[in-house]
Amino acid sequence: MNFYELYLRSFFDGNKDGIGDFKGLNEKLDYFTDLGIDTVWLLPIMTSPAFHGYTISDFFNVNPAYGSIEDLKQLLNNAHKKGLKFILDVPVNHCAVNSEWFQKALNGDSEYTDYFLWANEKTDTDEPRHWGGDKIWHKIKDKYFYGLFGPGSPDLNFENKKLWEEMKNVFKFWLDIGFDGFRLDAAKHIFDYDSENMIFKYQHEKNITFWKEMLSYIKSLKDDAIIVSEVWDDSSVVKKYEGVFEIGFNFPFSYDLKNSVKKESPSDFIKGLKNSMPDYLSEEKEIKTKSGNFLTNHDMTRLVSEMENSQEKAKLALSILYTLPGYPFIYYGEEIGMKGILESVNFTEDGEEPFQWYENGFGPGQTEWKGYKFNPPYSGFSEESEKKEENSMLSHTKKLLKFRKENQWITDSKINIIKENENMIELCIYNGKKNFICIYNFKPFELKIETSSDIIFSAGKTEKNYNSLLLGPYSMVVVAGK
Ligand code: ACG
Repeated sequence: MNFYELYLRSFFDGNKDGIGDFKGLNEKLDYFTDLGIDTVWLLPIMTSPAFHGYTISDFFNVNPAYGSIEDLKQLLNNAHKKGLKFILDVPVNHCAVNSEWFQKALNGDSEYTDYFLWANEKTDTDEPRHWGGDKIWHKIKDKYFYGLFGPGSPDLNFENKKLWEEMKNVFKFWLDIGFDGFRLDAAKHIFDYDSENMIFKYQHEKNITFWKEMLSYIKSLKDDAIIVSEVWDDSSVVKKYEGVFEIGFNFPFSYDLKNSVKKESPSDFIKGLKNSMPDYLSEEKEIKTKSGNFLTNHDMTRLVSEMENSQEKAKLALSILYTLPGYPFIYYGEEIGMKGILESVNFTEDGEEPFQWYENGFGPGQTEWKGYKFNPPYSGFSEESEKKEENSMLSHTKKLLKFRKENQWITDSKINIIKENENMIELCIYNGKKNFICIYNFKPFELKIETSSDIIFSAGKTEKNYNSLLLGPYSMVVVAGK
């Protein structure tokens, strides 16, 4: 299954107001199927005062800028007819200040007071967040509430069991609309404030109990629901959630892959692989949660920018992503090499620029809700120009996605490190029945590789001779295994 992360606002405009919407997306479903995508992960689309949608004021409605519930249903229906699935991003950890729940609590409705965490005289309201240092307690009227992600998003207090039921209703609502599953936002944060000791503290066991109950409920409604979890942390924490979710984003993998390609360092890549995908390197280990592999997402600097504007390195990173086990995810716009630098860990608009459909920046469906900072017209990165070029990012990505789609078995395969030197890596990707060998050139020069095996697939420049092949700069080749 190939995943595509989509920010609707920046995609395709169906009603000429400059904002991407359901109608526009409906017109572009073939774009995904042509690209080789099976499942689209939609960033939050519920009613929200924030452009990113992660602070929700009504969990049971859509942002009117995106269209109506009926438009959404039509979209999902058409997508299903084309064999395309959609999963919805659901931030359950918090809601918006202007939500009915928070407003009622704030105005003294005792039924809702316990939906949130309020400071008392012993609370350290200056306690900083453990990353970034932002405050986690926020003053409103004469009170302080707990909001890990800022003053716009009061955390929901899941010690209150009523909220568990509320959230089940939320999941049911969106499954009934037609979604095929969920991306579970901030999964390690459901219980992250220790009220007894009055400090910020992850309570992973409690989180796991919560998620198990949610997941068994979701699966009771739809047994093939796709579940992807976001636990943004190092491997030791991610490991605690092993087996809870079907697919878990592998953040350490994302950092390790990008850094090793950027530094042209095969040894860093291998070190990273051992750290972030250890179970895939062992024949015996059972994979309980599949690795959700990605290079970037909406919280990160875009790939080409991360690679210091080297398109060739970005292409190599993608080539590696699509040849490894687990599920590969791509963030919208990366397939055409859009740029964007996120200076803050907080969601800024800089990684969410309008998808560039046209070389001149204008045309039917083009979104224009935000001015271009990183991807101006005629920058050479647009769907229009790249679909015609054989060596473009778009053609490269499409080729990889097609290869991956034809070789779905890779998802459940294992990795054997065959060879590693200062320039290249040779990996055997195998399962009980199939195998092949991937050779990646991490350097800006051509390498001569001794092999008599046939080429199955290549991305970049390759030339096969009798007993060897020439592997171009930052190129990748897949040859038949033994
Ligand atoms: C999700 C969404 C994000 C959204 C929210 C809130 C959650 O993708 O768009 O914010 O709904 C933390 C959380 C994540 C969260 C990000 C933004 N992402 O855990 O769930 O923040 C450290 C911390 C992580 C932290 C990360 C952020 O440990 O917890 O993620 O920093 O950079 C090594 C370490 C690793 C460390 C990294 C980076 O890898 O191993 O632990 O991670 O380095 O240093 C949105 C907006 C916000 C808004 C909110 C309401 O973006 O601005 O406030 O909605």
